[in-house]
Amino acid sequence: MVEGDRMATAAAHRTAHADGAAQEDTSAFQAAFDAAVAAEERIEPRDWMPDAYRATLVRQIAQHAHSEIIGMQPEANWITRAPSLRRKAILMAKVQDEAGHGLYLYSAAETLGTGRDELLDKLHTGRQKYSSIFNYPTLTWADVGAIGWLVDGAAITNQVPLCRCSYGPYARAMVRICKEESFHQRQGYELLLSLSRGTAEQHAMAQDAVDRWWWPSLMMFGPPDDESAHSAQSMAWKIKRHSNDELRQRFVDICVPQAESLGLTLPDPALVWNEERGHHDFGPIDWTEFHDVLKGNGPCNDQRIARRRQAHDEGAWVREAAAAHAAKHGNAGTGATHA
Ligand code: FAQ
Repeated sequence: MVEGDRMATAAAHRTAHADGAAQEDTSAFQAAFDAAVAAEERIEPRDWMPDAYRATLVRQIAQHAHSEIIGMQPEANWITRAPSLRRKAILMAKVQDEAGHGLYLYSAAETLGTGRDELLDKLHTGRQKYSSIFNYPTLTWADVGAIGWLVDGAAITNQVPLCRCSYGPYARAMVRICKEESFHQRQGYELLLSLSRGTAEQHAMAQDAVDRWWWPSLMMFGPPDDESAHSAQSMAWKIKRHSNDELRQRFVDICVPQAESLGLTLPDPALVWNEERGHHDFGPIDWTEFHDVLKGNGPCNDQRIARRRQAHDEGAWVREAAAAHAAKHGNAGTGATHA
């Protein structure tokens, strides 16, 4: 919405509550909201929005933010064992980027009136989800390459359309995140290429990592469309622009030629080009495994949450110090004014 309209709408909303005519005015706001979404305008924090739109955004953005910070763990597992200084520096920068993505996203959620403490508490107590993918272990160095190529690759495929999300702060955060994710994807690809072209043992390590990460990467896109609870409404609101299955198919089509260039195979005997559809057909996904991981029974769920809680507890002194500094700063400012 343009600035003038937004302010007028906010003022009208306040009036509506004051004079008790909230019911009629809410429908006027709804109409303005619907028109803004239909016209591809961005909804901004101070604009009126339906409660369910706000709740859906908080749910998705929080899950996304949690995924970024939990997603630091599998790769951080290899920082001390990176095979060269160059690889170590690259990996440290990547893991740090993921922390930054978490911060952009928690900030976007805060614009919807939900504090970071509340969201972190929900993560730590299992009341909000994070991506299934981060409950798998990183067993070898090649897993760092497979995560970059496949996990960041899947994340980009999913997130580029989110740059056009109807909610402004989320869309803008995604622009920067996607730029950084594309570096991540390329570093993973380059790492795997080096291994694939290395010794027979290194090639086998790369292939094993791809074999283990391929199917969980396809699950990142969420349940099939006919089981996706939120897709239809989220697409009507232009939060999501494509369905889970559409994006999954796009990802498969992108990966097949890349795997060929890498000299690696994707672990799916049913993977074949379908001339009629203009897409690759692929084998069935094990949705039982997906639901098990979501229920907390993946290989690393307990470990990931325990480590996150520990990091949060160990960071308490930093938060306290920052709050004390801010309070002192505020007090000093007040004192100066009084003086
Ligand atoms: N894992 O109705 P839908 C990254 C849940 S970031 C866990 O289809 P929706 C960067 C879903 O929440 C990766 N839960 O839901 C990185 C819902 O549960 P609820 C994260 C999942 O929202 C790289 C239920 O299933 N990316 O990787 C998953 O319309 C490397 C029904 O599903 C984002 O979050 C799953 N895979 O569509 C970091 C992107 N899939 O809430 C470190 C933004 C679904 O009712 C290292 N999010 N669920 O309890 C989205 O695009 C959407 O939220 C979807 C799910 C597509 C994930």
